[in-house]
Amino acid sequence: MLKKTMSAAAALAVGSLALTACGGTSSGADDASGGGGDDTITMGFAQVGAESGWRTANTQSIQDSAEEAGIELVFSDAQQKQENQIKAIRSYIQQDVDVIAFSPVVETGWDAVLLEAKRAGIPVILTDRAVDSEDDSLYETFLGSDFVLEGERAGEWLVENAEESDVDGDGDVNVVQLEGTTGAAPAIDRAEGFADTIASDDSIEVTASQTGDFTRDGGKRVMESFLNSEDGIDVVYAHNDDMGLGAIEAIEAAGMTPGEDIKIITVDAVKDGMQALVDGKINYIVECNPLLGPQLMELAEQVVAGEEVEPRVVTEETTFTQDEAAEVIDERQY
Ligand code: GZL
Repeated sequence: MLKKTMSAAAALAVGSLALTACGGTSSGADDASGGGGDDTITMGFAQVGAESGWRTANTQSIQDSAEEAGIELVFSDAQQKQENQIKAIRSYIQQDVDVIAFSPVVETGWDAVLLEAKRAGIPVILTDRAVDSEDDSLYETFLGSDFVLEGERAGEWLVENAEESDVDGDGDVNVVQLEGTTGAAPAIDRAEGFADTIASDDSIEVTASQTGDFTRDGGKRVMESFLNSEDGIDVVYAHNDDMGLGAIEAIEAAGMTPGEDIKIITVDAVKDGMQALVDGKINYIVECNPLLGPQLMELAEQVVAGEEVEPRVVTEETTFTQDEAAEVIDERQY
């Protein structure tokens, strides 16, 4: 494992250790000399969980990219619990890894453990989700999407398609919102971007909003309750495909046709969501790219080498209508 306190001139190569975390996986084979090369970087990665198709694709990208880059990956799955991510980060500090990366399940409550990493001289990279800390010296960079923009893109489609989205023709477009995990950056920002954008059209209103925790079951459960409690639902805005797919199950169980009787807008563009878009059950998807692995490994190498990196790296992504999805679905990587 590369000595983490190295500076470019004072780097001391030490014997490489093959590290595996509790239940985690280690990637990167030892070299012919055994024990891995002296310059092998060890990364501790604390993942949110396995709550959605997006997360599965994100994990695969990180593990494949570490393998490709020859980086020893110590990986943990927090089952969407912040205390598990904090425990994993502390274990990486004890293991003396060269760099720590993680996707904070919620925005708050990270300063203490990030300060421990800083005092241990271990650089931290935020991926996917952000923290709301005042102290931006606690991490080297944040690699991930602009979630406010994603919410704005969802709102723009609805404003442009308000007339067709007024399904019951009463002059109002009543939206129910399936929120992501409470306190998570994508949930907070996607709601903000959407609300700010639809404010330009008085006929559009979010009449009910509740968290489905980014899961398919959560989306189905919340949609069932909305169908019982809300009159005249025209549109569902789901913060991810998985909750949108759960809403589709609830809408069909209620004897209605998703995509027609109730319009559906989601975020992510994972395979199952794109298939539902092609099938006409979803009306519009805003892409959120999970394939952060290659950029993460590049940033890790730069950070461990003591190079300056951009404090914010925004991932490129787009949007899909039903026709656009049909054109690209076969070539999608996730
Ligand atoms: C967004 C990511 C979100 C996805 C969900 O970058 O954090 O978490 O939109 C996932 O599918 O659960």
